Amino acid sequence: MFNKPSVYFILGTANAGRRDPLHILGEALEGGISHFQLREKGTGALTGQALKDFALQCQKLCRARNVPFIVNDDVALACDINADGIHVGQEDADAAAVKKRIGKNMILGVSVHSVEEAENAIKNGADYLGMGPVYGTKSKSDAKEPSGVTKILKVRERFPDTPVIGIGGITSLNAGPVWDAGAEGVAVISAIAESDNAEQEVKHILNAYKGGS
Ligand code: TZP
Ligand code: MG
Repeated sequence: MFNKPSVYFILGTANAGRRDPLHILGEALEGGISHFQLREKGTGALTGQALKDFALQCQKLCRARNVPFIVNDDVALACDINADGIHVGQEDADAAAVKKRIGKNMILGVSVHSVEEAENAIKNGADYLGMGPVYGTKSKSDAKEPSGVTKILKVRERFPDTPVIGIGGITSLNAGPVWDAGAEGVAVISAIAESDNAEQEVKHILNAYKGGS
């Protein structure tokens, strides 16, 4: 489900600035992202039918590239449009309940910040773990303190079979250590969304992987 090095792109309309979010997604897909997550949050966030229409457009672009389309938080939307996956945080819907609802055919991602949270998430059926913030981020107002790769190393050691995706402030300049710590992938919002050329940016991030563990 995750082949190292994965670049997992996350975007909502609020992250796109003045650019067309679908154009950014198109470029990022061209650049070689492995996964896409629609994370529609903040002031002016789309809701209802507008959100569904936007989600369907993102899904169509992802399908054309065979890239899994994952919805953040919104289990009802994910099920309604038959997304490939759903991602939930610790404060969102209970992971076990989500797993029960989506069954085996949809990917379940859970954000965790400790070995204990990772253990629970795996018990509840998480297919991968999101871990961060690794570095400082401006894209999540209630983000916890960055912990570098320390927690990724611990979770990786304890649960070697569950893919880990690092998140938070990751760019082409600092993605290397995240993969080196054992993460299969890096999840990125601003470095890709705010780049003038998302395709090139994704390629730069992928180039930061030097192989090895
Ligand atoms: N969770 C932890 S950090 C973060 C999320 C959703 C935001 C990551 O965005 P950026 O712009 O890549 O730092
Ligand atoms: Mg959430």
